[in-house]
Amino acid sequence: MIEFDKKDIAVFRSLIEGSHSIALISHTNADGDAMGSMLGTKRVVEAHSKAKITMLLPSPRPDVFAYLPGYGDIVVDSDNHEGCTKALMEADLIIAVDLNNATRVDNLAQALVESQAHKVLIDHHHSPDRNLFHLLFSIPEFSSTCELAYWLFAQMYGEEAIDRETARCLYSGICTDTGFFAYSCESPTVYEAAGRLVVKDIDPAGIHDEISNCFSIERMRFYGFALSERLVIMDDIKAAYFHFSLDDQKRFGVEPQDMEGLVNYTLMMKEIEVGVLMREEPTRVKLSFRAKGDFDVSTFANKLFGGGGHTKAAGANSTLGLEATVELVEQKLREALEKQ
Ligand SMILES: [Mn+2]
Repeated sequence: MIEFDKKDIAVFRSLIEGSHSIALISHTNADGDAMGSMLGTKRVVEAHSKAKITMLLPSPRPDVFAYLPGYGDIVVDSDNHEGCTKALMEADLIIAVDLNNATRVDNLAQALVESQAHKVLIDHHHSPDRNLFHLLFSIPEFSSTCELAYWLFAQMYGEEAIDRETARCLYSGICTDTGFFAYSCESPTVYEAAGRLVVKDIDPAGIHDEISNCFSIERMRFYGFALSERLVIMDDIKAAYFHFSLDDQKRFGVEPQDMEGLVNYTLMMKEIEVGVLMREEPTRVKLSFRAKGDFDVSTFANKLFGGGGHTKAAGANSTLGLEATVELVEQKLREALEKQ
């Protein structure tokens, strides 16, 4: 059993119970952990508060998680910037999940910073912004924000406060952040949390199907193209990377979310220990980094483009354009990995 500070728990409870307007927010390009922790937190909070609750995301919801309860209620900044800003500015409590600083909410950063609300963080990333948040439940040792949220709410309101639908949300985020218990799951607490969620009749196999067996035909064809035409393997330094131009994406009609998980294919090769995916956007290049073994991609991404994340999975943005980004990444990988 995980124990959070009792004083922190009491403060959080009184904030939830005493607030009139609560905004929940998570990071841009939401993944399963962001979706699951926001939707699950919303269900627990609304059962213990009379407040008006708004869920906000900076960028469109990934439709693979449409099976989760409350998915349709999330307000997206790119559709309704005014509404999202207003919700943050008028909130007396903001609960941020699965992010560690304001840059992770893109165009909502200013409102998140300027809002006079109490700001609570539930998260498992390193280096949370302690000036931004007043109360932090931030523990990087946890597999996922969803696991942390499970232990937090179980302590705050008891096991029974997590109903079947909330359990489906939290279990989904644990599964996506651990690749269905393949990584970031060294601690036995993740299995214990999962076990306690599974007994709530959540249909784990059904959740696996929703998340994993959901490719469109176009997406599968694109993966074929990606592996044969856009994968560069630098086996002498145990690295590999994908690179996609806007034209590549247009040609197959794929969206950013269709590339979710593709970077992991680099690590499926036995001899590869570091993988990168570079995807061109109209004004920047998005990078995803993955590693197995000892290499810390979070530090690497941070040094290179001011990115961040976890030691085995990190992200960054480049404004150099695709070609120059690819060149620089290749050079820096060589410098970092040849030393090893
Ligand atoms: Mn996470």
